[in-house]
Amino acid sequence: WARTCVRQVTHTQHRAIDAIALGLAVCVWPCVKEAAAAGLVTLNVCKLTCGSTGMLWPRPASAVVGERVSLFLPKSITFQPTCHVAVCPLLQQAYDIFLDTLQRHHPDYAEGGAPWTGPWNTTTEGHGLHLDVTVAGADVTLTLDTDESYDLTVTTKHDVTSVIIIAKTYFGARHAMETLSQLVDYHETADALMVVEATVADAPAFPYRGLLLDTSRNFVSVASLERTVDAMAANKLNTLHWHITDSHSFPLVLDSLPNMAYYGAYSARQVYTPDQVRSLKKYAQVRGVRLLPELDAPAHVGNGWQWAEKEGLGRLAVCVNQEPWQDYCVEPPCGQLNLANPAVYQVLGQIYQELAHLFSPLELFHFGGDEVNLNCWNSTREIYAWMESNKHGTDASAYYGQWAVFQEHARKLLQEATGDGDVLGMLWTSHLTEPEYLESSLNSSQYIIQIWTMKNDSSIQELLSRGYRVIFSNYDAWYLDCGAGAWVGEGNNWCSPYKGWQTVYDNSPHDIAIQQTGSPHTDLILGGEAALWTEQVDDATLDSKVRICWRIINEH
Ligand code: CP6
Repeated sequence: WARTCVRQVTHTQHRAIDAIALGLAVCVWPCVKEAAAAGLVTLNVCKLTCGSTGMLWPRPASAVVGERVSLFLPKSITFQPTCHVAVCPLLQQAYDIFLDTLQRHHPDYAEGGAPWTGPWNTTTEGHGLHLDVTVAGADVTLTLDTDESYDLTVTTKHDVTSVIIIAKTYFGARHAMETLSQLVDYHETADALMVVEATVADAPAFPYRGLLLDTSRNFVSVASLERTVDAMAANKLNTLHWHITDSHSFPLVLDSLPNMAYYGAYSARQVYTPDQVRSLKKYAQVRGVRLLPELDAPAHVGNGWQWAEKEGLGRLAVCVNQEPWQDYCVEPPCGQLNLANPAVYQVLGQIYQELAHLFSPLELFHFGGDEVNLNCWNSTREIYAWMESNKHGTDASAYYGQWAVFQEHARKLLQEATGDGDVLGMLWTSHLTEPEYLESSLNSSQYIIQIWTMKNDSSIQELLSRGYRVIFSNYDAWYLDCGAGAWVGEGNNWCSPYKGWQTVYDNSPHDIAIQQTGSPHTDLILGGEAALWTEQVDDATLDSKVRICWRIINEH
């Protein structure tokens, strides 16, 4: 059934859901549907083999879904919010989105078309639904400490159904409305909506539930970004890790450095303007999603940085588009920041300044830091000479040392840009996060490490035992694309068209940690992030890769 399909294929990491949960997710609603078609408004004729949480997805921490459904009409809902002045406008928007989701159940619903206004089948006209939402806190910014829990009850007494939502923060309340929308469906004979009785007490298992989207290898339209945020919201995912730039393209228009996109975007249309970014940030906030920007450095740069040479700043990036690429990077086109040019820090600082404003308040920022190629630096005459004249040496450890210096410089620039000593940096696992360099170059209170290497990698245990907070994105478990399949080679068993969210859910971070260390490390594991790199994905294939299924809701 389409609606169940949506929940089934777009799951989230709200709970560490196992394969059994997938089975649970599919069964109650067909039962409701049959009962409704037969004109029955109670469900006790159905054999409920689905467990008490029924069709709710992601599976709540605890839920009892009852057997009685009651009918109501969208026009007869009353909404009573109790909230702080800062929270009320957000709550109103979440309610409007909720109403729109209900409208989509109606067969006549058309995207952007007329809302469902009747005429109703008056003989079975529904009764009222009171939606009472209480939010205690005033916070409207999602942080790693945000309480996203909620309590939701749906009860019916004397023709009046009341829904009571209680949450500590706005984010919990919007999750509750998301859950409520899953308890509602369209009743054909009555031409009304029906809601099933339920008591839900829910809280996420992980504070960080992410999806990475790369907009550099291929451009992704703002509409697609918004649609992806919609799908994340429906699944209670809370972090869109936006891998904005890479060596391929630099699609972000910066007011202070317009040349970056002028030189770096694929075309004048394939860009994100500052206004679009600010608007996307608000769009995501209302849907419980934080935008986490990544400006990958010092590797994975290239297009966009060429302007500096023409303006007398020297080369900011080296090895750009160099061939044979295998000698200078893991994936063409190559490019790495120029360690020998102090202007790199001037420009990087300017970019961070603008990012800090665009994404303000910036609690988390991703520095990238993956896949640095030493040969690129070592074979660039300017850098080699600089290493020698500064007496750094030119062996591998000398280059790793200078990379660590670069990273510390970048961290200070970010701190200056945000004016926040507590701003947290994220980094991909790399040579710098290995024991030899880890503790001397990265402070565990300043960085979160994102593990992208395989789930049996020893770095998992090495990072956890040293007290680093981590996020799991192991490529043999959490990658949704097969973008790198060509060079990983024949016979790899992780890159398959059949690999998707099921594999993600079969690989809970806590389970991986137990396998690697014998402990679930609940304090240090902030969560997981599925990754969609876009070497072989663009706007036309994005949804099938993310498996959003959002359109199925619209068409349903
Ligand atoms: N791009 C960047 C990539 C990858 C990474 N960083 C990547 C590496 C291996 C696989 C898939 C993607 N395409 N910037 C690694 C974090 Cl299998």
